[in-house]
Amino acid sequence: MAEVNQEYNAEQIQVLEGLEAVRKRPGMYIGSTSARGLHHLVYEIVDNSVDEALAGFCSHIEVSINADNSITVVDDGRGMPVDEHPKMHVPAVEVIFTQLHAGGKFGGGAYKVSGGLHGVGASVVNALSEWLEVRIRKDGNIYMQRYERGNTACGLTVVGTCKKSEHGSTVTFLPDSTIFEETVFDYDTLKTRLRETAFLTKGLKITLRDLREEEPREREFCYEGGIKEFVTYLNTGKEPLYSDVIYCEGTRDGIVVEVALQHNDSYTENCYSFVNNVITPEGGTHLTGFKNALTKTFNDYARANKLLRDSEQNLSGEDIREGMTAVISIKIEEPQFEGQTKQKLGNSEAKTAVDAVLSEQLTYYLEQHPQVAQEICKKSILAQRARAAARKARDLARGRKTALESNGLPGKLADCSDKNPENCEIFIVEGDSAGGSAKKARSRATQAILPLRGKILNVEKARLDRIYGNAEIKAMITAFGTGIHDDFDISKLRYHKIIIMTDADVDGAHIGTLMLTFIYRFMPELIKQGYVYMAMPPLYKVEKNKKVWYAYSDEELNSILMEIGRDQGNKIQRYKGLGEMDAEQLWETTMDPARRILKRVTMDEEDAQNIDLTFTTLMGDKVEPRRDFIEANAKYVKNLDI
Ligand code: 1YM
Repeated sequence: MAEVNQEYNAEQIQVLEGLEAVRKRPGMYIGSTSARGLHHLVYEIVDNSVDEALAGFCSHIEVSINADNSITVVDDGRGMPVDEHPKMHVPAVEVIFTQLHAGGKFGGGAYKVSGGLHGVGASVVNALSEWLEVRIRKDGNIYMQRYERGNTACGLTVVGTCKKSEHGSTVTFLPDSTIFEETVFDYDTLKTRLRETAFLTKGLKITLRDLREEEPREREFCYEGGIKEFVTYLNTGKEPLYSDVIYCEGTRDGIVVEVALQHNDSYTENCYSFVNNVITPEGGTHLTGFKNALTKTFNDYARANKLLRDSEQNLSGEDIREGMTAVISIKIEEPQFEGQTKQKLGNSEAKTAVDAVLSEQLTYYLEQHPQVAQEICKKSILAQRARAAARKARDLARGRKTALESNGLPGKLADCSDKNPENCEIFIVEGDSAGGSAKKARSRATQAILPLRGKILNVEKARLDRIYGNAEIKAMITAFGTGIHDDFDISKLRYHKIIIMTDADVDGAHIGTLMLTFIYRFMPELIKQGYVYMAMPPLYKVEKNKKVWYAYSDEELNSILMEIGRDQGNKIQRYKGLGEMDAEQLWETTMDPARRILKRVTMDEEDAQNIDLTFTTLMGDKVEPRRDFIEANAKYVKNLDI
């Protein structure tokens, strides 16, 4: 069994101290010990295989969730190095798994994927695993080493032979259940991330398997078109403006630049940027370079081809990006991340590289494809006019203050008296009648009520000028106080809880989704910073012997009935809408901070693509994808009356 080589003791002690730090403060190395951190373990191991693919040695990666919830990652790369490390005097693979930050490439030359926040390597995964086994196929041998909670359990051993031509690495690990709050892997989370990785690494095949169920699930991702296919995927359910996906690639100063883009007939911009395969939700220099090149190239084209007259203003970047889906992916050897969350690329040479590659190739593309060029210019010019009209409408709306709206707030808003946003909440209520009850029920000091009439405008299908012109949306914008888009200023937010309160039925769910769509598209910060909530009105009222219970789900109704006994004396009322409750009931069940249930709306920025697809699918024009989506997600919405 454990064959411990005495000679290495001194180094091993040092090594253990290193990994002990990871076990003491796991959050510092993988962000958190929640589900997110748990899944990061898989990405760390997969990233090493992806590095091997980027270096040109690996074409297939297999990821399996095993029956015991351990993970196995297999690649067909060169196999991790097994020769003795010159300084540590242990096999190199042991250094990789036991030395913190043993990231330095022995051979050198490739781009480390580990550019993101948590790119900390295999040793961290090892430290946070109950056990980890690595197998290496190389030079006709199969080598194996096992670790337990980061400690070497046995030296590297040859456990078998393989064909001389075979090569690759296999890592299996079981996350330490004493460290992670969540230890069950989610197939869909891994699926989304591995699909993204496959899109970003042209031609790499990635297989995902779930072996926990009796009938194993399996998916394979391989995209010869790389990010070009990524854009097509992101545009699922949208109507493209032209059939081609524009694709540019090139290398400047050692920085590999790839850009793919396509416009659709919507009005929202959908750009994703990546550095060394890691998403950069806050953008950075590569995104700036992309925007600069795009704006300049289209303006030059529009002027040269007389689509814009000399007297007309330049198209703005926003005009050109309206309805555009784009993926920008760069590979850079020493990425520098800055900003509060260290997610924003800072290397200035990345800006120059993206700008240069895109300007040159996009100019050429537009010359070769005049029809596509004209379509985009036409759409951008329409966007420019709509933006000018919107500005006028907005300025007018700002300037107009009637007697009823002396402070500029919407007439329908029943504002609260406290002026400290931290104490204040606003209920956005569907319908005037429910709005009336809510106004009576509320606690005037801290609760404001804004009733909206009927369904609000679907912002997925409308351009800015119409959106600004819509009374319900205008009312929300002015009530919140933050402004939208370029004007958005979170410090002006007037309420720290924005609570959407709708009926607990299909219509209510739809109206709730319309409101969320608006907030997500126009003020995503409100969701990111956790200011948006859904109120949860009860589904049932149970009365017995003049005592009253409220149930917020079918399960809760059952348990109440179990407790009080199912008999004739029970009166069960199914609430169809907020309007059926009087003010007192509404206060008791849904508005009273001491008794109500609120659900905070959250978004995972790494999952922005899925969120975008969800809104497009639910709110866009196409019926088919919507039906598929609702069927696929039926389990999550079973409490709604669909
Ligand atoms: C299932 C996980 O880690 N594959 C993998 C890792 C490495 C290599 C090949 C590799 C790299 C190099 C030379 C090189 C790693 N090597 C290192 C280090 N799969 C998995 N496959 N030979 C093999 O970069 O020069 C770290 S990872 F540090 F040794 F170079």
